[in-house]
Amino acid sequence: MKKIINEFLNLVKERNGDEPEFLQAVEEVAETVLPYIVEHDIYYGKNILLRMVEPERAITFRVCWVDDSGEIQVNRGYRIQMNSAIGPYKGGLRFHPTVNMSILKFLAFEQVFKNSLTTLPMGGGKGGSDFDPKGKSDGEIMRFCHAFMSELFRHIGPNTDVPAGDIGVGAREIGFLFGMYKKLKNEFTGVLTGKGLSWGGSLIRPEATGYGTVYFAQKMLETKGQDFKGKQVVVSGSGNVAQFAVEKSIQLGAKVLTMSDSSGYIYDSEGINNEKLAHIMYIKNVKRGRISDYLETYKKAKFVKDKTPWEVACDIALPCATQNELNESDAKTLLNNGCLCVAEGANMPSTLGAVRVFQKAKILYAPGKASNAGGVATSGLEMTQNSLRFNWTREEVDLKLKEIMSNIHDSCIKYGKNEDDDYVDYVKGANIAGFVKVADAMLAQGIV
Ligand code: NDP
Ligand code: 2IT
Repeated sequence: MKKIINEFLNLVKERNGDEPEFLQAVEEVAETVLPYIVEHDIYYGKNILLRMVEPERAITFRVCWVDDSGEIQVNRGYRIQMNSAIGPYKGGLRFHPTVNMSILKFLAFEQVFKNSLTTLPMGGGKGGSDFDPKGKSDGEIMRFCHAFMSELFRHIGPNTDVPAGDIGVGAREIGFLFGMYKKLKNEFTGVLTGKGLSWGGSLIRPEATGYGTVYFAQKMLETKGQDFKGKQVVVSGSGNVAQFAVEKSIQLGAKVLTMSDSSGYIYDSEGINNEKLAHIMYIKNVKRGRISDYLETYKKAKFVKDKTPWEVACDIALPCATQNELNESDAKTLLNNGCLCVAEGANMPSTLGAVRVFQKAKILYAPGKASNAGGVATSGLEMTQNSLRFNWTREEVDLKLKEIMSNIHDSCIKYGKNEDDDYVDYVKGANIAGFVKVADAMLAQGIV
């Protein structure tokens, strides 16, 4: 089996050698999915995974805009349309200076499996730009978003490809992007998700990724007769996903000790409560400041510069910032400090080395494509509401989100549980469950 996996990975490497993040995501999937393919005649010998690692379409485009000082800026825009076997391409847009083909292809590839797991009819895609929103005025953000959409609009549509937010793209950016799409197409459709409530958005969409991650962690803890009550939780990030993962953890009675951004982490030994979280939301969403600003108000807290929070002892770790933010040595530190559950709010935050440490120790570990699927699932619910021209209540959407997270957990158990010792390998479970639905659709549709 090892030989088959290596031959496959070498082939993918030959074609995509300069894309380390993409190769990392493919390796994690190939290790669990190829053995499954070999054992199942309907998939074997059809190059099905090889077809899945090749984007159906990868678009790059120029984005020119004028900054506040009158200077002309040039950025690069992308949309990777990875797989449309089970529905229109669906996935976020990321605006961050590190954005490139490798990052977006890894995200688009993960998205295919994640969207399949949600049980909703959505294919996988991802896009974005190397544009850096930090320090830009609202006017500059608007001009950039308008310029970006003035090209992207020809490639997307409510039945073709439905983008949403990701790092650097939140409610403000979705508004500007939607405005330009509507103007160019002269159509009011659900072409983007994460929209404002008064113009087609869904209740709970802002909360959904963070809440869903905690709902998934709750399900995992339940299998061990445990819950969030009284647990110490360490969270990374302080953006959309982190904020609502913290909110739900607090609601469930946990003590949240940390949050972070790219400059370091804050540690509050008394716990981040609702009032403190509201202040963090103000710092990050309104003032657009840094997490270290927390100390101006909460003086007893500590700021640890340029470090990730995994050195803080905890029961539950929720990585909610970015890819490869938790390495093998961090994973060992978490284990040594007694961590029993890791649920990823971010996409691929754990390196392959870290994943192997968690798997070997057989702790509760959920990969992002399972645990953070609540965001895109609720985007799917937003698409449904747009088609129905009807809105569900907060309680209705939250209930559906909980059900979806519970179903994803069941799928992981179905395909990931060891017969001999009952250990659930959520990586294996999520990869195979996600694969089966997409592969079946691809086989049914023939070689296209
Ligand atoms: P936001 O832009 O709202 O927040 C991102 C957070 O991560 C910020 O705190 C940011 O700090 C930090 N961060 C970003 N890049 C780095 C980096 N290179 N090193 C350290 N910290 C970094 O994004 P989201 O909260 O939406 O996204 C967070 C993660 O969750 C991403 O991996 C995203 O792909 C994933 N995700 C998001 C979903 C969504 O619905 N939004 C759905 C599913 C997954 P700083 O401000 O300093 O940049
Ligand atoms: O990674 C993700 O799942 C997202 N950024 C959300 C995608 C979406 O379409 O809501």
